[in-house]
Amino acid sequence: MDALRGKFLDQISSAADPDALEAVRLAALGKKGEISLKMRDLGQMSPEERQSAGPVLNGLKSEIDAALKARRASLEDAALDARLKAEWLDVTLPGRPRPMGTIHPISQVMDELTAIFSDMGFAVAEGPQIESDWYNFDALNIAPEHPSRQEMDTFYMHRAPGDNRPPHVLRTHTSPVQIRAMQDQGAPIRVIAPGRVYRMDMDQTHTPMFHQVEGLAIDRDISMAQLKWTLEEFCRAFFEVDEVELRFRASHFPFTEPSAEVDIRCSWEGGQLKIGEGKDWLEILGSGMVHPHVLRAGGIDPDQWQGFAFGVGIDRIAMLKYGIPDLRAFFESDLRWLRHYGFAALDQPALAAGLSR
Ligand code: 2NL
Repeated sequence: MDALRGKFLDQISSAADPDALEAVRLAALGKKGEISLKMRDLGQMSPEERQSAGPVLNGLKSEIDAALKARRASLEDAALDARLKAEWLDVTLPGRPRPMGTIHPISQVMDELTAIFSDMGFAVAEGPQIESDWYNFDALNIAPEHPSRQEMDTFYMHRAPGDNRPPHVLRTHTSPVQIRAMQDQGAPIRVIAPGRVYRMDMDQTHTPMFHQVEGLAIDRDISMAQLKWTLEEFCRAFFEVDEVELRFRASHFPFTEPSAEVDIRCSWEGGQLKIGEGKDWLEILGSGMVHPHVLRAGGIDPDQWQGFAFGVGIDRIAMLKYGIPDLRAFFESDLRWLRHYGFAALDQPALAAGLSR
C-alpha cells in the first residue's frame, strides 16, 4: 500500500502538464485504476479484513485526490504565468501614427468664396453638370454659330443614331445654374454658382475639367458701381489685403452688355507675387451687366429689372493665393505635388503634423 502511495505521489509531482496529470488520475482513480480496483476488492473481504483495509484505502484515495488537485492548481498557475509573460503588452509604447488628410486647395477656396459672398447676401445655387444646349448656350445669348459651340471646344454627349433630340453637353460654365435660379426664384435675386465645368482644352495651363464660380445680382436698379464694390470687397477678403485696386477693361461676352475684364494691381518681386500694390496688373475675372436676352431666358422682364454678373476661374485664383505655380498639383490630386510646390496651407502646424509621416 505504501509502495502504491509512493508511486502515485511521485507520478503526480512529476506530471509536467494537465494531460500527464490526467493520465496519472486515470491510472489511480479511473474506472480501472489501481486504487479503484482495490476498493472493489473490499466487497469480497470478510468484515474484519474490510474494517482494517477500508479506512486505509479511503485515506489513500483522499490523499491522492488532494495531491492531484494541488498539482493541477500549480500547473494552471504556471500556465497562466507563462501566458502573462508571452502576451505581455507595453502600454507605454507610442501609438501608431494615423496619416491625416487635408482639405484640397480647390475645396478650401470654394469654401472661402462661399463664406465671403454669403456675408454679402449671396446664396449658393447648384445644378447639373450635364446640361441641355439650351441652358448652356441659347439662354446665354450664345449664337448657334458661336465658335465655343463647336465640337472642338465643347464635350457633346453621345446620342443613339436616329435620336434627334437637341444635344446635351458637359456644361462649359456655371451660368446655366444661374439661368435655372432665375427661372425658379425670379427677381430680385443674389446667387453664386460654384462648381465643375468642362472644356476640350489640355495643355500646360488648361485641364479639361476645371472650376468656376459665377455670381449674379438682379434688382430694380443694380449698376456697375455695385459690381465694382462687390468685386473689390471680394478681392480684399479673398486675398486678405486691406486695399486693392481693380481695373475694368472693356471686353465682350455674349451674355453681358457692357462687359469688362477685371485686373487687380500687383507686383512681382523676386518671383514673389504680391496682390494689392505694385506696377503690374493681373487679370482675375470677367464681368458685366446681364444682357436683356439672358434676363428674358431666365423669365425676368428686362424692362423691370437689371443686374450684374461675373465669372472667376477658381483653380487660377487658388494658385495665386496659395502660391502653387503648377496645375499638376491639382490635376494629379497629389499631396506630394502640393507639398513640393509649397501649398501654403500645408505650413499650418496641425496639418504638417499629419502629413510629415
Ligand atoms: C470669364 C467670364 C463671365 C458671366 C461670366 C453670366 C451669367 C449669367 C448672365 C450673365 Cl446667368 N453673365 N456670367 C458674365 C461675365 C463674365 O465669365 O472670363 N470667366 C472666367
